[in-house]
Amino acid sequence: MASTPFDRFVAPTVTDTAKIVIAGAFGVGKTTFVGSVSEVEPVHMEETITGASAQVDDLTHAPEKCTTTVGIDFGRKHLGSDLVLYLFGTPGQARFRFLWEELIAGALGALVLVDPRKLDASHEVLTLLEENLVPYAVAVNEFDGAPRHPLGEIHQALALEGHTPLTVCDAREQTSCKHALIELVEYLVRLEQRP
Ligand SMILES: Nc1nc2c(ncn2[C@@H]2O[C@H](COP(=O)(O)OP(=O)(O)OP(=O)(O)O)[C@@H](O)[C@H]2O)c(=O)[nH]1
Ligand SMILES: [Mg+2]
Repeated sequence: MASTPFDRFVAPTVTDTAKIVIAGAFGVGKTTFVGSVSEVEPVHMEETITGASAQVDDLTHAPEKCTTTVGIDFGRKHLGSDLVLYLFGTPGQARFRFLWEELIAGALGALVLVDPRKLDASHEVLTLLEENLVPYAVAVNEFDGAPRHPLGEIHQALALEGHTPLTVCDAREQTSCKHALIELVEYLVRLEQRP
């Protein structure tokens, strides 16, 4: 396979690579997640939020948020010595749905971040992944001050399949993000091994 610029500094022991999408509704912490967990300088495509979005984007829970993703987030993460994940964060605004569709093409799986204060906002992304047969795990991004619902209740509220993993994370914290990625990868391996 021809090498790409992204292959530089990948451990020589790596035998598997996977495209993983970090998906979720507007403002759930996707860009923060990719920036926290990536071992290379992440690529972010952010633009300042203007007054024009005031009627569209719910900033109630993130009054300090002043930018939004208008392209992709890109990062890379080794898991163990033999696997490297290429992480593609999606934009959250629904007007970028065409990009969600582009970004999930060829993905091995997706990690869907959700904000426990606005679970309903996640259904569009979950439905898109299901329609496109992209397996996913879900991680509740535990924002400061957000309610801590039992995971069973969130699983039910999101109408997840019984086998769909649901975990919690803090998108600002590298180890926490890594654990969420491990949950997803272990799930993908289980799916692969299914008879
Ligand atoms: N307290 C807390 N704040 C967070 C966390 N994750 C993200 N934030 C903040 O929440 C806001 C939204 O984070 P982003 O990473 O831009 O969210 P996003 O999902 O990429 O947003 P869009 O690309 O606009 O959809 C930012 O102000 C972050 O600083 C978290 O785990 N805890
Ligand atoms: Mg973003």
